[in-house]
Amino acid sequence: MTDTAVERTLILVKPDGVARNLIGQILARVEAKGYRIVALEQRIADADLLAQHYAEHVGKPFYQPLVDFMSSGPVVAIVAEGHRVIEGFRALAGATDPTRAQPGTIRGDLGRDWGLKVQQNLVHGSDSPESAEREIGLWFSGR
Ligand code: RTP
Ligand code: MG
Repeated sequence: MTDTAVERTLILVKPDGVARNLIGQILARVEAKGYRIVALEQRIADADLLAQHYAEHVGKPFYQPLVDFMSSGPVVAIVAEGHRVIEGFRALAGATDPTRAQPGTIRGDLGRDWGLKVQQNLVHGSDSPESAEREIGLWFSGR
């Protein structure tokens, strides 16, 4: 039988998405799919939060540019809920590199050709139930 468990995922509209006034377009795609927005907050992430959020990438060559970019302006943190939303939002987001993301995806349709700046890819989405639980706790702890 198909597993239709309701999940929650953490979505971030990254600083490029906020700066380019794309919050509404991105949320519209999430809502059009039928996912429910259960929490939403705009904030500027500090280095400590980002170090925890991107713990798997600490030490990689792209880590510092990624953290610098992610703290360069406000981000919108969103908890979305729905059947298979973790996998589903990553499908909506498209490939990590906007120059490779398929048309029809957020990164494919709205992402720009920024050369080497692959971190400017508009959105983040949790990649597993474990990541989602951890990331929702980080961004929405005590709320
Ligand atoms: P995300 O975590 O943001 O949803 O993206 P993702 O799973 O598709 O990509 P991931 O491998 O987790 O990488 C996290 C973010 O780091 C930046 N990145 N830069 N080679 C590079 O310069 C590079 N690789 C990854 C991207 O912003 C990516 O979204
Ligand atoms: Mg990731």
